Amino acid sequence: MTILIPILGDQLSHDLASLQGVAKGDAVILLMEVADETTYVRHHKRKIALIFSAMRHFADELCAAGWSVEYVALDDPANTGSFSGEVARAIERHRPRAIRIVEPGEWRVRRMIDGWAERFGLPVEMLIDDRFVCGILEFQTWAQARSELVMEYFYREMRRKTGLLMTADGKPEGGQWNFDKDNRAPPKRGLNYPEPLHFAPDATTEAVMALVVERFAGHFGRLEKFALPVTAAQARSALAHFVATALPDFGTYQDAMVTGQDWLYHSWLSPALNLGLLTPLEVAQAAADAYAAGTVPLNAAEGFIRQVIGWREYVRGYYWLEMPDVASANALDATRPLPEFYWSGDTPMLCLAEAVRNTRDNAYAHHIQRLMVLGNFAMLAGVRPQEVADWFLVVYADAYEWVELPNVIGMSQHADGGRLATKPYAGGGAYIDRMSDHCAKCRYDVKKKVGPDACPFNALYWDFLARHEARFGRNRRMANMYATWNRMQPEVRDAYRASARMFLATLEPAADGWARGAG
Ligand code: FAD
Ligand code: DLZ
Ligand code: SF4
Repeated sequence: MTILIPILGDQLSHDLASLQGVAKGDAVILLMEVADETTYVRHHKRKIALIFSAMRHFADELCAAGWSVEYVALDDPANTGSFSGEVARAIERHRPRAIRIVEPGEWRVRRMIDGWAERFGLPVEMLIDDRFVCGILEFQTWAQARSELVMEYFYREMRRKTGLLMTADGKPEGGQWNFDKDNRAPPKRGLNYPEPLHFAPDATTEAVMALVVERFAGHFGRLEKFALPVTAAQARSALAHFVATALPDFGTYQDAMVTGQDWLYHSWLSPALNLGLLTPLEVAQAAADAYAAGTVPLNAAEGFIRQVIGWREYVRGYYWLEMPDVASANALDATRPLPEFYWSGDTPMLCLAEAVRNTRDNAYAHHIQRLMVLGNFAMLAGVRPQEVADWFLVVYADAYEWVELPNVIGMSQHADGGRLATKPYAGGGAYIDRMSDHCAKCRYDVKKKVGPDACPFNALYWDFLARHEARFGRNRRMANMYATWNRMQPEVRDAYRASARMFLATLEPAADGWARGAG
């Protein structure tokens, strides 16, 4: 009797824990394309193509390495459409003595797997996902010892733990943990933005793209010009290319936005990282090595490593600490439906139109587009956080609930009441104007405060602060903004609020069925 090893679509790593310490002749590996996973939210076409292509390549590589692999394709007539259904069928075929699986990334799937031992009458060994730097229990122990979660302190622990950018005597490289003061410059004219490495689809990817066109035509997003890495070897080339061409300027222009420039100096590595084609440690190590070799400045290497072993690990720990309640959190009582333009991109607000275009074309938008444009607008407008979260889960090639939900509910919508971040990431038009070239080309005037031609972010920002004064008025980090608000003449404040009301009344709610629904 053999061991059954199901490998989920975001567990595509050759050194996955479930493959360790097992004789190849004693195991059957199961990979499953299932309808439930493609439609529990109606993922972007590009995301489905990416996951299926990477799964198929990974299965081929495992076979070539001598493993016995069963691959259930989506269009297999016997496909039951769910993980549990496919595991049940594999048990019928192989009569295994046990199931061995790495803990899944999502709460929903974990609950499903928790039921397998009883359902199938077999031992189920669930292994820790050791591709992360910080284990789930380790994060819980760290969090329990604190009254407040602060990412910066967690990040320092991760630096100590990994030794990345640490001196021999245990001090942070360069004498500081954080070089943010050197980062976040506005974009300058005349900068050259490096193109990320593009990977032309091979026959496997083309077959998957044809399947996606046939089965998921009604899903959001463009599939044309698919260029993402779908194997570990391609992902490593993409990493090396990023380190050589974009990382040196990553820190400085981390928060910049430029019309028509979809990646700037960002890595575009999150899809490969979240599938398991790269590990966070190898990605962070590559940046540290480039710093040690003198090809990348410290502010860039540190800024990048902080995202990977700081933020990425922190949000994952937060997810498992706060689930399931955080999924329905709505601390700011936001009730507005998601505006239609999040799907159509049809808005005269150029910053938003650009972010939606990038999202539709590439299943990508960089962090500041997600946080300070798309997320910020939804929070200021009072959109129901669960609709915002569904949108973010659908549209990005890197979106899995463990990483998407904390970023949406916690970081961008402040719907968790400040558990993840002590202050809401709210900003008016001036912030977007400083960090981008959008406003100069926009139909709205960023300098105007109220009225039909004024940048809507301006009135929405003050209206948001006014609506939530009871909650944020005593927040020390927001004291300056409330002091400014309270210094304004009552008629000025009224004009802001009326302008916000008039703008909000023009928002068209999204049609049902884009994020969830049949097919
Ligand atoms: P880079 O800017 O090159 O950063 C390097 C790496 O750092 C990323 O690849 C990513 O792995 C990691 N990273 C950076 N910031 C974060 C963060 N806040 N949380 C987790 N990892 C981070 N990231 C996802 O991977 N999946 C998501 O579904 C997702 N949803 C988001 C939703 C919102 C509202 C916001 C504000 C952020 C979200 N992020 C998400 C985080 C971040 O925006 C993306 O990781 C990043 O834009 C991916 O592009 P990149 O690889 O070019 O990143
Ligand atoms: C996102 C996704 C999609 C679209 N399809 C599949 C699939 O058919 N088979 C699979 O194994 N995984 C898929 N995934 C990723 C899973 O949703 C992910 O592995 C779980 O949510 C656990 O994080
Ligand atoms: Fe966005 Fe306002 Fe600037 Fe237009 S003026 S691009 S809406 S911030």
